[in-house]
Amino acid sequence: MTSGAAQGAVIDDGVVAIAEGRIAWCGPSGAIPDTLKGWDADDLEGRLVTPGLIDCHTHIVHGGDRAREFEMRLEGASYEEIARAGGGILSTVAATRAASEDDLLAMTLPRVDALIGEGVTTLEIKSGYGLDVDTELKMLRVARRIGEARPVRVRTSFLGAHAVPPEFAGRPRDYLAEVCLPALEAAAAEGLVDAVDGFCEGIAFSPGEIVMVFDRAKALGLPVKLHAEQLSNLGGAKLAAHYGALSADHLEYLDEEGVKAMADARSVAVLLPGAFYTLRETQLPPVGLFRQHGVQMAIATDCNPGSSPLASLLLAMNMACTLFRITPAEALAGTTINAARALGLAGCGCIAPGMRADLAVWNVEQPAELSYRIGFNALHQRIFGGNW
Ligand code: DI6
Ligand code: FE
Repeated sequence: MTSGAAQGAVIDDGVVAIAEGRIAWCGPSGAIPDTLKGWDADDLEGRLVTPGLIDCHTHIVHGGDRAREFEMRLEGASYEEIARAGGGILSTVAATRAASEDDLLAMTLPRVDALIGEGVTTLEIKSGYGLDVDTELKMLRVARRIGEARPVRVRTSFLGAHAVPPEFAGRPRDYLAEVCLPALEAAAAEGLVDAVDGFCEGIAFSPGEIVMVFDRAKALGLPVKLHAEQLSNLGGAKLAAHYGALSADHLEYLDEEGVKAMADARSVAVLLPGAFYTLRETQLPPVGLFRQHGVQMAIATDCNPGSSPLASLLLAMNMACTLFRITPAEALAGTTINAARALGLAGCGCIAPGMRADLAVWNVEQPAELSYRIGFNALHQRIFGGNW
């Protein structure tokens, strides 16, 4: 996957040499350097080895569930109507505020384990269901604890600008100034923030409001990313590109101008087919324009209780192929090398000397099988930091 090109190179009868948690060498078995001869070796019996998968966009830390809203949508209500009526993100905010830090961790681990069980070795986790200082910090502390409780690397994104909480209804700027920005400062001071995210949408924050958050991120030296153009086109991706965003995410309503801005900024397009599927959207993300302008695409679960209650990255890959017409090779690049880029990580997501030895070993013969099957987990084992 080193080139990031759609076609990763498959090496038949390959060898991956690992020392001290990193990849020391990889290549065909016929070309093993003399220095590696005599090392302990495991025979993987013809299995496929890929980089460990990276889920680069999740809201996996959250309290409660929204099964009732699922029923309401089946009875005809829309996602936006439910949100405007005080359900949606705000109902998860209430449940997340009510949960203790330990309870939140316990509720989240089964979802994390489902991802790990499918070969995930790096996981992004957002805050954004607290919307008060204490709960935003609580969510991010839980995210960090997940990286201690399980063999998975966690990257956090501060998403205080996810929704306007009820106590600030109709006063988004006051919420940002009085709660969101102080929470960001406090979280950053505690080392809890790897990137800063926002939700730019009619039911959330305008581009002008997102600027307040991005300016503070910039002052703190933190990279930004943005939920943009999910339900409408407000120019969010273009704004994010202006700030050199690592990624813009969702993007169904993005136009060519926005695609070009992302290309210039080298922002990754993170596609989230689980939300598209769950909300029965019909507007497809501009995949052809991403290819044409050389914007790299990543695929993630968006694991969240409302619009994407999905804890399977393999299913997200399948959905990206079937719903968005992504190729299986693009889907694999989208959950490895390009997902790493979307998180600003240079040390993982491909199999090359010096990279972390985070690998997934699969009971398949060809990479396309990972995206092709539905509801079938072909993982044999993971290697995390050089350890089975
Ligand atoms: N877009 C999403 O898909 C999630 N957040 C966001 O900004 C949905 C969050 C939710 O509905 O709880
Ligand atoms: Fe999201």
